[in-house]
Amino acid sequence: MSRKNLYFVGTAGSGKSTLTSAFGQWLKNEGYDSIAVNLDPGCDALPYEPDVDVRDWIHISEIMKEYSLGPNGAQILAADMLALNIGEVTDVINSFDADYALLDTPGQLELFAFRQSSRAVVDGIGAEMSMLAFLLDPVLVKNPNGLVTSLLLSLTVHFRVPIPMMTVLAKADLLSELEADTVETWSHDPQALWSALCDESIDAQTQISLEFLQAIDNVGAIMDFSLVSCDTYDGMADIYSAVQQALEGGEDIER
Ligand SMILES: Nc1nc2c(ncn2[C@@H]2O[C@H](COP(=O)(O)OP(=O)(O)OP(=O)(O)O)[C@@H](O)[C@H]2O)c(=O)[nH]1
Ligand SMILES: [Mg+2]
Repeated sequence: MSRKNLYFVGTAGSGKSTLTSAFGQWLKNEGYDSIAVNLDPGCDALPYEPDVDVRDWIHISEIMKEYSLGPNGAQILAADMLALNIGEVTDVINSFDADYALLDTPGQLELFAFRQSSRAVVDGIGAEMSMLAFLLDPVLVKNPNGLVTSLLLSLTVHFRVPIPMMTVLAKADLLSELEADTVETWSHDPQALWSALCDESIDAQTQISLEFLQAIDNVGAIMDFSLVSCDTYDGMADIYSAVQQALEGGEDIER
């Protein structure tokens, strides 16, 4: 049985590291083995003990000093250095016998979305049994314009890294019951999202959101997403099911 690689991707602070930790704990409670892989060379503290840590190879503060770069330039160079070192990182990942590798990506989403190095990393670790979990931020998606632009961003990432992708609304416990119900309805009913946009004042931003939503619909993108919380563990089983569905055709792992 081969290991599944699940990449947590999302805008800064969307909850990637916390979900890496919580989903690993959920898997453990269910009797599955996972390893946590930190792919963010710039992070200070993590809410989990990484089994594989890119900072063992690459450290942002050292790159800044050595190449006289600012933090963003150093992140770009670090992403390229990670791609160059991916063989060694993969060897260490492969030395573990785990059902899942949970990979925590840097907060600078554009590094993962737009740079060729992320493709090299995913291919190096093994694209075949890999999947993206794109985290939506509840603060952004509780209004219809914010949801449309966040979905567009998730599609952009998927376009750049063409492996199966699920979308999850992280930190769902921060939404009120009404907000959670509303967002959940939008997630499986594009028409309801369309109507909610039309209920906004039809200014230039809403007009563009309507066009974007039409475009998302036209490319046949799946807009459905699960609401997940690391506080209550709601939605963790949905993440597991989505991975099994995409990578194993719905088969459960034999425990
Ligand atoms: N209430 C609540 N807070 C959460 C949840 N998940 C994460 N947080 C909080 O959100 C903040 C950001 O979480 P992180 O996991 O560091 O987010 P990140 O995407 O890894 O952040 P960067 O790596 O800096 O981009 C922290 O204060 C977390 O405690 C959740 O499910 N519920
Ligand atoms: Mg993080």
